[in-house]
Amino acid sequence: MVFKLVSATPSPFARINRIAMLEKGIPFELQTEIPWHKSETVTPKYNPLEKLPILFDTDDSTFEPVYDSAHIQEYIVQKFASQGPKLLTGDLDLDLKARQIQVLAEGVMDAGVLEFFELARPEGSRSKEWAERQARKVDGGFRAFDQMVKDRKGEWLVGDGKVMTIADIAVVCAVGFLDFQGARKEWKGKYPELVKWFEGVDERESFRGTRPVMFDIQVKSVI
Ligand SMILES: N[C@@H](CCC(=O)N[C@@H](CS)C(=O)NCC(=O)O)C(=O)O
Repeated sequence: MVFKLVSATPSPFARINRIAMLEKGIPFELQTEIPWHKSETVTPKYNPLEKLPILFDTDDSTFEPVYDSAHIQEYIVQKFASQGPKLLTGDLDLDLKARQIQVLAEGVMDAGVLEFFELARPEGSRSKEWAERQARKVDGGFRAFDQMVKDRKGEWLVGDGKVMTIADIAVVCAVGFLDFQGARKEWKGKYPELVKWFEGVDERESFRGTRPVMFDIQVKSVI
């Protein structure tokens, strides 16, 4: 197997998969793209939803591309269950909880992206109501993450807090992305415990090497 992950440098979605593969020691190549542009991306060719990340096995011509970051995460966790950390607990209820937290974190990423593009529209075609709706989702997610951090029993979010799961990865990627977007500078003052936990995990090697990096997006081609 020779994996290739179609990714974008700021993408929090691709980042969760990159971290999981790094943690598990699965070698992969990154194909960095700008999915919003018409040229410069293979994304629409392999995902009808025209979104990255997309995972390929370049060694196997019969391999069907795997897309959507949560599904890629499941693919990695299940197919490589015996390699490296499991990134789940092995307890059904706790693992369902980890997946629920991942869903919440991805919802926050989606809302953050939608809010960003809405606010990038020219004055007059911008919907304040729509942007506020997305902002509420992001803020609700942050409140929930903060509570999770306060309620946790150990280092990590799920169960006894002794093992890192896909939930920890997803929450750090969501918080890191919104922080990177810079639209919520007040979050650090508002949620000191979340900040402390986030900054601690974000120093881990697999997280440090995958932090978001801006690309030169032509916003006009999107909105
Ligand atoms: N639910 C998808 C969301 C992925 C997503 O929104 N990716 C962005 C890049 S960060 C994208 O490719 N957007 C292009 C588009 O929406 O057309 C996932 O988790 O993979």
